[in-house]
Amino acid sequence: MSHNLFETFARRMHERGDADFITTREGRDYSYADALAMSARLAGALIELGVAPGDRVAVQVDKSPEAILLYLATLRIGAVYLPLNTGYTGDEIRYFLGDAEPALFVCRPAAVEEARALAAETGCPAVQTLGTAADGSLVEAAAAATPHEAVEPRDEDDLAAILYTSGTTGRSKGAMLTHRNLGSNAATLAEAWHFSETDRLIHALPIFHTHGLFVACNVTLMAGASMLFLAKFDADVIIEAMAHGTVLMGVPTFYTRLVADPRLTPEVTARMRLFVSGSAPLTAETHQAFEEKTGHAILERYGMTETNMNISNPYDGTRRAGTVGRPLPGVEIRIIDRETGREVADGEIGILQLRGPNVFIGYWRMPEKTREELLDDGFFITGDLAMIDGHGYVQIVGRDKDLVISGGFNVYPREVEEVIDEHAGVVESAVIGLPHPDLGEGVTAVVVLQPGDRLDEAEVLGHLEGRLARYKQPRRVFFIDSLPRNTMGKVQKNQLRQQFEDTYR
Ligand code: MLC
Ligand code: AMP
Repeated sequence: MSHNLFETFARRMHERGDADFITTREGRDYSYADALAMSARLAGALIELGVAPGDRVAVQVDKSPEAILLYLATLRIGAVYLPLNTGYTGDEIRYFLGDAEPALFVCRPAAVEEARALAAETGCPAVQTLGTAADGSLVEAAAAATPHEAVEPRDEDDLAAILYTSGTTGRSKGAMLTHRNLGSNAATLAEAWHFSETDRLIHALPIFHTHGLFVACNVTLMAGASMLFLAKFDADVIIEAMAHGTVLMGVPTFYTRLVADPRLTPEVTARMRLFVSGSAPLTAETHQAFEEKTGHAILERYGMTETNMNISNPYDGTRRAGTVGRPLPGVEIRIIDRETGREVADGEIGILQLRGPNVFIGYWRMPEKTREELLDDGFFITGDLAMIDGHGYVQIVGRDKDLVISGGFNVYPREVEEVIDEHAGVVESAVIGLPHPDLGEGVTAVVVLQPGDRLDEAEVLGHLEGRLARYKQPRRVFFIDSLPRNTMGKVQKNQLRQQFEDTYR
């Protein structure tokens, strides 16, 4: 029996027929029947371009309904979808293409020259373009292709997608997600959050990460619901869209911006049934302020690229501010003391580990990294610090890993520090996250210069331009004489965070 996730989706898509799947404000709408037909055409085009089952299809395109149909077409032919952040620079893309060795790289029309050069350098055999107006060479190829209606049989453990996540030590790691990982999580979430055919999701997240791609789109497909696709978060548009939507999924920045908007009222949100937050901590203040202004308690959940969604506040029952709720059905958690390696008692803090059908099968071509984080008994070490409170709800209290989360995007300090340190005149640097009213954490660099050197903030930032995606670039750069270190020689980032804590306040 085949376990291709696309078969599950296709059954639902056939049933839903002419019902809306994705609509846009520009009126470029796809019914489920349209989406099935277009995914077959795109599948035909992929096959004609030489993409075979198991091959990777790397995609760096702006958000459009067609990008989701490309994801579906990739699943349909048994290939592996590999979405890339639109903010990544050429240097960053070169690494992903070299590491993943995709059979096809789909890029934005305006980036095709650079994409061709990168593909040639890394041995990627084909490049196609996809724009936001149903344009690009891939759309033309699909129009000319013989539709491929068949669905390639897949095992549960075959790869459906690879999503790169930055690493604490240098290189980004490709999290390998299987048909079972994605399918089980989508089914669990659709049920836990009471998704149905009548739902209309306001989709304002990017579609190259777990949240906007799998949580949002897979759950919609499972339920046969519909999505209003918005290019990005824009409070004006979201507030208008709430009159026609039922669910919003967002990172905490969505909610802090909405709470600050005087137009947010119970009337404006009256038709909405659910607001979900995740990818970064939602403060209890924002949770409470949102409830005061709308009567809706935001449902906060916790997930990761490697694991999909793990823990969620309840749909029915109390959604507790400052907590992420209880493990989803099928997910087991344990909280481990770093020193003893034993489980801690409730109320004590430790490192969160978890296991379930949602947990990935390892990092692409990195068996050692996989062994370090994915234990023999199937538990994955999240690197997040957690505790179980008196109500049995999980609180994420911090991170054991050196990670900054800016507006829901992960930034690994080491990667930024390495690029800063390349600049002549820099002795060393430390990158930290500081409380930021809009982004949750603001990426901040603290730099030590060679004695007598006179580098300024603008020069450091200029050096990063084009080398690192914009969201990884520090908002501020400070200079100090030396970095504080402990007796082991480790940089004391806590001290730096204290010293500069009011930077963005
Ligand atoms: C944009 N910029 C950011 C940024 N987003 N800088 C730092 N951090 C970010 N997150 C830059 C822009 O390039 C621009 O740069 C400047 O900041 C101002 O942009 P803006 O107009 O204020 O940004 P906006 O487009 O409104 O985006 C902010 C945002 C967006 C928070 C709405 O970043 C967003 O949608 N984030 C969602 C991330 C996400 O989907 N995470 C899920 C990961 S999955 P300049 O200077 O060039 O103008 C995961 C697992 C799980 O974590 O559990 O879900
Ligand atoms: P990513 O690697 O981009 O998938 O990000 C996963 C990380 O985001 C987790 O390890 C957490 O640190 C963080 N995260 C996700 N959801 C939440 C949440 N609700 N509260 C706190 N942190 C979260």
